[in-house]
Amino acid sequence: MTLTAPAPRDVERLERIWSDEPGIVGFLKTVDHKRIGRRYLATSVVFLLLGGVQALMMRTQLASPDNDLLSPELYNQLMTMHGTTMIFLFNTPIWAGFGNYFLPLQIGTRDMAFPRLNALSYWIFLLSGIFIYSSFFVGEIPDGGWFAYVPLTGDEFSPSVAIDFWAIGLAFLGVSTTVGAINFLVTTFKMRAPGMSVSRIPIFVWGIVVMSFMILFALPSVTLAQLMLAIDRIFEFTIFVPAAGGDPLLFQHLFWIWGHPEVYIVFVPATAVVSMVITVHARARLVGHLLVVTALVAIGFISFGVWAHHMFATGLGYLALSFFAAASFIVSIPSGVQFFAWIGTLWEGRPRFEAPMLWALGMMFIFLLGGITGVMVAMVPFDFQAQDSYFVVAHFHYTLVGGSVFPIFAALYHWWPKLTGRLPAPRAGKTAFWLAFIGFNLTFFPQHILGLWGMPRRIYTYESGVGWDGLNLLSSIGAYVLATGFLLAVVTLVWSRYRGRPAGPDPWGGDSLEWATPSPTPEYDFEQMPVVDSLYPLWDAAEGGVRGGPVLLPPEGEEEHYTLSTGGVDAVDEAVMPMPSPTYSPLVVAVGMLIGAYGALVRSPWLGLFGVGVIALALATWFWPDWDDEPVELAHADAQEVGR
Ligand code: HEM
Ligand SMILES: [Cu+2]
Repeated sequence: MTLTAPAPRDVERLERIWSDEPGIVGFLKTVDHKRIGRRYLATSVVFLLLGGVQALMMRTQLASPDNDLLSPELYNQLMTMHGTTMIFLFNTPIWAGFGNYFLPLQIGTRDMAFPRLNALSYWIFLLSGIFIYSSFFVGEIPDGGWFAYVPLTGDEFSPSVAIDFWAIGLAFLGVSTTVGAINFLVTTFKMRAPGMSVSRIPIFVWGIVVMSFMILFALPSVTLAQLMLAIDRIFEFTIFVPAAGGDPLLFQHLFWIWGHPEVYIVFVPATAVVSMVITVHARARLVGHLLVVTALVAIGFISFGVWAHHMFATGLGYLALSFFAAASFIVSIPSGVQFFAWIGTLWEGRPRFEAPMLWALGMMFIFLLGGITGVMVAMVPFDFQAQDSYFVVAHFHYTLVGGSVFPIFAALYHWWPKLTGRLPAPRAGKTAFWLAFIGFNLTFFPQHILGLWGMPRRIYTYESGVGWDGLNLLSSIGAYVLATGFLLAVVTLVWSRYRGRPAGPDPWGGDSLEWATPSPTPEYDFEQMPVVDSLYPLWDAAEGGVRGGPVLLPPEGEEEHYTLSTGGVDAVDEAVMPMPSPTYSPLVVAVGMLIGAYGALVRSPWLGLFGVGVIALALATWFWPDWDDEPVELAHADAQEVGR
């Protein structure tokens, strides 16, 4: 790195200004994107483990025919909570975790654009998760499947509060996801290091940007579905009740207008991670970078035109069937482009097969199979056969686990040194990968065959003698192997957080700016604001790919967090921004929302109003003006000094 070290006194001041208060106070008030990012990661992994336990219980029940370990009711509840947890509480938020920690670092800034909003996103995520899981304590666990189709979930057939936990809890969580997406976009558009023009944005940042756009356009649809379901149930409306002129299919449309893009919302950042990991660990520039970025953007668009392939069997017209089938075929093209870029990069480079690379290669294998079965079920006549069979269960686990969960482990292993300052245990990392890889295929490959042999999804047991026994047993054994792999990965990662070898700032020889900071990253991220002149700043450091800009400290005696705001496609520096200070307000807003959610659950307007009151008070303190916090426009001379 060519960043010249600033005066020790300046570094001391940076440290003092950017550190949180010690102890629980700092913990609750923090707006540090790295702390929030780590929290997101930890909380999501806990949800992964919960969803995993539910999956193992289901697989244990299905291991043998006529098993009565789980009652049909409990099976439905576990199945619903497994799907809901994995999609909403693990797979989506964990990308916000990686984005939070690493997006500001990769674009060379010191925080997210709206640090307090960022804290709010996390607290809402945590509290809405607790809200949904509190259904276990009252024994009214959601049981309508993860997509909660009406009329099954309307108050006629689901009179208890179980479905309210699902509908209200997820609408509540939606606020967090939306707010987080806006934060990522503004941060990327307004806070990139000077000189980081659009063509120099790292691939992972592109992944988060496309993901965020997709969230903004897709999520309102499902939030609407959830709120309309809640309104039907709480206020006895009839939006989805056909006898009163309502339309149950509307729910399916609204759900899947989000639901299919959602598959890509968790997949796009995952492919970006694979591009990044292959680049760094093959030690070669990403072949076709521009095409890969184009592919990500294309996926973002096309995925909005495929939702009705989840509804082929609902009696759509022929024109609609053809359109959605065609769009579903087309969406596989950009994924193919990425595959060839990865193969090309591996070919050009000198690959090193450490754990992150293994998980990335595992993704390529598993997702390829998921993509192939995806094209199969996109064919309408085939889908009519496979609809609601285990073929579908196999297909979507291949895409979700292959397309997103394996890359998540690649990212955890790749960034663990940066997150903790320690190297992940190398041998355990590889063993965990092989267990997960073999276990995964053992679990889910046989399910394709079971599906083709007619085994329907969502059944709690089956009779002996129809030929399903052997493959189900195999699948259940595989599930235990797979779970052992994931668990070994998590346990040894945590172990190496305390006992691993010290990593140093850049153990893999990375190309992007996060590797220019010490590990773990200090509170202020960068001693000097980096100025960038390359897509691979650290690899081109000798040719001026990156250099040290200003230290950016507030005037003597003041304590504000200063960062740089830049603009335009070329990231020209515009102003020095004082950022908001740590505060309890986001936490209190989230608690107010939790109270409101319980108010809706128990149908108590007073509790609801109390929640609104708490939110109003917290917002007032949040936005109480601090007149010093005006952005400082850079004089032209300063701008020259900051450079481009
Ligand atoms: C740890 C490995 C996993 C195992 C053993 C597993 C197993 C299962 C089982 C047994 C079902 C119920 C199938 C049925 O009765 O129709 C299921 C459903 C489902 N799984 Fe998984 N799963 C795993 C991981 C995941 C992951 C990582 C995700 C998402 C990222 C996921 C998403 C889903 C969804 C969305 C459903 C549908 C639930 C529904 O039908 O309402 N699973 N899984
Ligand atoms: Cu789909």
